[in-house]
Amino acid sequence: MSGKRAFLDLLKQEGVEILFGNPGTTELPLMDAFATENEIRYVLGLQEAAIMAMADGYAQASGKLAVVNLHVAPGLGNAMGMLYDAQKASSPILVTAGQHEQSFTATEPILWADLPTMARPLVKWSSEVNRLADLPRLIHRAAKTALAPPSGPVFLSLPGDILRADADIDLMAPTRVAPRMRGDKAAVEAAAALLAGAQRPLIMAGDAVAQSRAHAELVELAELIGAPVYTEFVPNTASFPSSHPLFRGQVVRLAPEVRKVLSQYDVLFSVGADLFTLSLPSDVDPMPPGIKLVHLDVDPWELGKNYPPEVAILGDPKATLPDITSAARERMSSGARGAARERLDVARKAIAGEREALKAKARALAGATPIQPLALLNAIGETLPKDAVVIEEALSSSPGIRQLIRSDDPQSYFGLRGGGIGWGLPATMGVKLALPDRPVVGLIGDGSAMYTVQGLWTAAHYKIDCVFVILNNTSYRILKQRLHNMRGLAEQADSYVGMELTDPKIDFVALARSLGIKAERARTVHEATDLLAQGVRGGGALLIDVELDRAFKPM
Ligand SMILES: Cc1ncc(C[n+]2csc(CCOP(=O)(O)OP(=O)(O)O)c2C)c(N)n1
Ligand SMILES: [Mg+2]
Repeated sequence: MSGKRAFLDLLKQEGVEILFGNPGTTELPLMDAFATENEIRYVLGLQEAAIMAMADGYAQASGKLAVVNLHVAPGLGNAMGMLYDAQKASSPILVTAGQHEQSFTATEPILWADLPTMARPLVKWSSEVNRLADLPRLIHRAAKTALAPPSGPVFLSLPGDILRADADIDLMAPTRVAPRMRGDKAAVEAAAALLAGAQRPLIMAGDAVAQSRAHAELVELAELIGAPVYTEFVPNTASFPSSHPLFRGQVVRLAPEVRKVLSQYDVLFSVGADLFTLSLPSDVDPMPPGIKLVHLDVDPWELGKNYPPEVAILGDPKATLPDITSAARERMSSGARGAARERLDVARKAIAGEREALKAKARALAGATPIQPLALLNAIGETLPKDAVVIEEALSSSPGIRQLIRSDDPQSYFGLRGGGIGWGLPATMGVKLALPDRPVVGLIGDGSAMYTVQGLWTAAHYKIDCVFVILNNTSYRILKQRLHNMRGLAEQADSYVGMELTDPKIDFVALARSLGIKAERARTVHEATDLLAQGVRGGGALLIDVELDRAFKPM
């Protein structure tokens, strides 16, 4: 069997359906094999950043292994910003790249570099195939490693001579590490004791909850102990059903704000949440003294990474939460149960009140021109069908998004986890490929969209029917907001260098049409939601360029 044929057959054994790629000379043996391949689909992307984010969206939404094939050093280099995002999102991705023939690399041919070393800081495992006989073992190891908890990307370099060679090879077989690891019994008991005895508990839910599909298990615990549930600070997955009355949403990602919120509680239970990913340094420590931390995660690295917990449990949320809940239930006296019910009631009312106030504010802004982001999010929330999936790279337009747009199942929402922008537009396509029967909508800032806009051609070419809503404020508005808050020269001079996307304004409608996508402009909230309603009905991908207010100073 040839190496190129073996590579595709090995991927089939691993259940791979799609290979996202962009070819060059070193990938030609593989492209030759694709000429007669009719099970695995090759999806061409026109820039490697877009390809990597498509694969990320696909891997996150499907939970399956995504496979990427890149062109030597520059191809891998172009993909690395989005590989960073994939790593932060724990996406199971096998990243491969063609490499020059091994007999040739000593001369340092064009495009050559030490690929495994380049990729290594951003992946769980990085290697190169040096003998065709090792290809099966290494592909299976790569797939197993990417999918084993904590899941994440891996990298394999494929020299041309390996793909070109012929040999008798044993394809071996895939390994899957069973993911439902149940936390240590003594630690579970200790956690239950703390939660049962808490006067004011709070839960922080992270990606691990959605990834392990543990909504029902976490809801049961939250209701039992009467704890509000917050999400991580950076946009993440739907780690708790947003319509649930205990869903409190996101804390503002600033250390003093976090501390103010946490100070109201005595026990913090982090279920796979990152404690804490912040974007600005502060003299204030976000963790108040005295709060007791119970930490459950699938990744031992995250446990106690920044703050020492009273109890650290390595385990899968879906497998471990029921043990914690039943142990806590046994320990709660009738007095404790009564107090928990009271907390549940108080939290429910407070959260409902907050949400109603936010909706009222959004409704009051509905007729404003130019369009206000809050009004737009609310209208989108009222327009989208129940099974819609939202991909969010909305930056300064995002506040309130989880409250205003329903995200009730673990595959209903995917946010920009890693912070490297340019992710949202191609990730939207990857999610649609993974969930073809659900309407998929990307909410993407104008600045962010431009990093990977050539990805739109892929949506047109392969008829990936998703909707891209460009939140167009003709600026890097979030940077202007932050610079303004620094109260420095920019504020005094009212000059925000490098943050205005004007002169010329980017014509997203023309841009999208040139890449084969239907596109329209929306100047009012109504126009936007009319178009959105058409878009989610299918019939081709649609880009909606929404003209948002570019004001950035607090009103
Ligand atoms: C790859 C990458 N480059 C640059 C940045 C810095 N950055 C963060 S937000 C932002 C602007 C985002 O603009 P846009 O998408 O239009 O959203 P807005 O702030 O206007 O809401 C930039 C450039 C980044 N996070 N990632
Ligand atoms: Mg913008």
